[in-house]
Amino acid sequence: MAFIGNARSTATRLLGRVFSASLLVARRHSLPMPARPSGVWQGRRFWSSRVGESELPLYDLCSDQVMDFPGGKVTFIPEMRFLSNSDERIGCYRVLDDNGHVLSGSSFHEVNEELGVKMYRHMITLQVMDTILYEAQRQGRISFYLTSTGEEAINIASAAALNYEDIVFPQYREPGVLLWRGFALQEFANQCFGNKSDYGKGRQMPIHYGSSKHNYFTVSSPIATQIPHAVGAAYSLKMDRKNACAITYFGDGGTSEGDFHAALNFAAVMEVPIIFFCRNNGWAISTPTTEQFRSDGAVIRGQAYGIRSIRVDGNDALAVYSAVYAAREMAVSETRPILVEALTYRVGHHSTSDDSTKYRPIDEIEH
Ligand SMILES: Cc1ncc(C[n+]2csc(CCOP(=O)(O)OP(=O)(O)O)c2C)c(N)n1
Repeated sequence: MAFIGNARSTATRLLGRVFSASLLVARRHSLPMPARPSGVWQGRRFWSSRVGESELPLYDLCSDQVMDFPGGKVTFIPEMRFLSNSDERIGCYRVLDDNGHVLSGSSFHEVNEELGVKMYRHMITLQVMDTILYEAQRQGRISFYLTSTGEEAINIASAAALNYEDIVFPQYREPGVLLWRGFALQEFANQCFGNKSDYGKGRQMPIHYGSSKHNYFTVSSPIATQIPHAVGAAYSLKMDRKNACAITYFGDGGTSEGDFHAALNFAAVMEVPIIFFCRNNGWAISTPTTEQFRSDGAVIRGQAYGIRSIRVDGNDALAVYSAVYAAREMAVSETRPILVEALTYRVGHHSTSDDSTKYRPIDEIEH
């Protein structure tokens, strides 16, 4: 019995069946509709419609019926069937194999040489910036830093697939998106050093970049707060009929926050043009994903909220580019939310305030 709301007692179910049967009889013979028994079917505002025309004995009523219910038709089934948690995991879209060769049969959006080289250059620049600013923190020149090591493809390839009018609501491990949009290395350094050229005038912690010129909202430290903000922005894009979408980035840890769930539901119901980009890098500081959720990552949650979703290899720049390119097309042209879950690995420490040797083997760490 796959219904919909609270469990009912056997007596209530039987009363409901008798009521349904009398309804069918009344309809067929144009009799006055029976009075609804009080307390029964109160939550059911939509009539069920029968499949086929055969006269059904009472005990068979449920097995052969579908009910028109908001969201589509629901089939009644006689078995009491619980949806189980499945061991089968959703596949991960990739274009390149481990050696960088294109997988046979893989479909992807073409990247010409100029764009490919530009993406590669930006990934390297991001690594170099991370190395210099990470070392600056270790030398005591700045108070804090956090690298994107291992997530370069996520940063750069997703940025490359967007338009500049698309509004970005970052977490904090996506400075490459801002880099791609033309924020200069000097501007990154100004923010981290909090000098007089910093747009925030030194009021923010290092790495809390933001630039209205680049449609990049300022990094917000409280985890997941940017997700509902992004939905609001996407809603305004929809109302203004703009040819653009919002994109928000967050980690696997962010998906445990209430803001994530409220944002997904709101976006689905309001049908707003947004890309939810989850960087599933295996860790939320010291919490591994195995202790973060029991669902099949974030991708299944998107589906649960009625959002078209895809899982992609976050270390494959071509796959990330293609997935975000397609996601953007659908988000903008169909005014709908899309969720992209990119699988990757946080190979650096969480930040300069973290020593991940305390909770994982040292050979997994690069910085
Ligand atoms: C609301 C809130 N709770 C806790 C924290 C502390 N905190 C900072 S980063 C972080 C981990 C977030 O992990 P994830 O979202 O997976 O992103 P990642 O750092 O792996 O990129 C936590 C718990 C916070 N900043 N805000």
